[in-house]
Amino acid sequence: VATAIEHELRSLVGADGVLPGSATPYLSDLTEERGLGGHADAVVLPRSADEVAEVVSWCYEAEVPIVPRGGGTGYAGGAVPFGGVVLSLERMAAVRSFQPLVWRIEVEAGLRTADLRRIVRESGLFFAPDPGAAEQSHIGGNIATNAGGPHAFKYGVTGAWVMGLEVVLAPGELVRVGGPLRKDVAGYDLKRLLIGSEGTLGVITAAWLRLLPAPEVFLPVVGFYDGIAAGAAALERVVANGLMVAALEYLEGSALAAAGGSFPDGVPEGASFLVVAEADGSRDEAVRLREDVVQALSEGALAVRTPEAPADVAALWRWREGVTFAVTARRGSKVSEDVVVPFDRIAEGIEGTVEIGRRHGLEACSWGHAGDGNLHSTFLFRPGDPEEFGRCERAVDDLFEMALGLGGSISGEHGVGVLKRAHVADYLAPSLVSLQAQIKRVFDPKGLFNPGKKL
Ligand code: LAC
Ligand code: ZN
Repeated sequence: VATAIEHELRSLVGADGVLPGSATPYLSDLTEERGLGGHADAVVLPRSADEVAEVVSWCYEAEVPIVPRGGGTGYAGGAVPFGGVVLSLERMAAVRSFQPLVWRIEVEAGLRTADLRRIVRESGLFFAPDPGAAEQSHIGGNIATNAGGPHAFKYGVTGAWVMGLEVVLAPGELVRVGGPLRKDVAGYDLKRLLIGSEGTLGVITAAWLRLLPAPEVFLPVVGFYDGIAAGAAALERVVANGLMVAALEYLEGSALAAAGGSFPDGVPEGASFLVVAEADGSRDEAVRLREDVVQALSEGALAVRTPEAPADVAALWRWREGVTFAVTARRGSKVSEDVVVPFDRIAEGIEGTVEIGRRHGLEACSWGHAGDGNLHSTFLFRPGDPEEFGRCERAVDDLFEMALGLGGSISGEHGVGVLKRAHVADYLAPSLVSLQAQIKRVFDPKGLFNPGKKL
């Protein structure tokens, strides 16, 4: 039997566009591994921006919370509902227009990241942002979280590639911010405010995206080291030598131990730190850059490898995408963060993570986007061991304190969601917390867009 809310929503989007609130795939994201799950009154699957506007309008009138949802691959619980209507954009996955000759595409929010990348690649173009879980994540979710990925070092995060947005704002108005424009300084930059707002200011329904001609080749270099000091020194040499690599990644300690077993060609004996630095561009350009990268990574290395065949390069990045799951498997569960520190403090951040783990009697490790100073500092626990989980939570408090002490931030990539809310005030001055709350109220006076998130 349909509930009253389901009944109302059906009249807006049709019976096939409404699911019961108990539809489990819509109640969690990748934070499920640490026990986070929610509940909803209904799930709605609109087919068009106008339907999104109608749903928002109805919810706003009826004072029902709206939880926008992309692919559900977040690590901060941003898409986990705590009551209200889950508004999934999955049926809005159309390419509205594609102009390859001017490197531009307009797509609906529910288009999967990997599909977007495939579509533009067929025309020799490249959508640079590469957040993980590309086969599941949606472009709308990537924009709502301003998602990053390994290649953000050279190319920047998702927001850098968004020229315009179509959004539904309170109380149900469909508007456009920016457009197929490479520049726009008319008025405050509301587009930037919506990017990364985690569904708390409105619902993104479509976006104009900037593309690039695809690099001809991707030539990664992998270096293995016997510890943090040697590994961090190699990272610093890449940057100090002015080598404009596309990605600069690392894995340390237990992260390498956990994922090393599946590393293509295996990990050399004694390695506890791995660096990946990738050269891209035209073949000549990338080959030349790779020579310099090999040199920078060789000093103090146990081994340096240069996979080159496209299948081997793809295997390397596939392996990299699986690191988070390999680390989870090591003890069954993990609390994993995404603190960011200035690049020149990265060795301290990596060492500090291990030290915090030691202090709390936890196995700790990190991996991540070294070039961006973005560390997936992680503490492992056994599922069903609340005492060990509690120590992980205390370790995270210390981790955030350390990151702030190094001049960093509590989140560089995954967002605040529900998990990091309590820590935002440690990071922002009170006047800025208040300014953020005022911005939220201006956009969402009834507090219905993704309540309990971000602020
Ligand atoms: C990664 C994800 C967890 O970089 O952001 O592995
Ligand atoms: Zn990451």
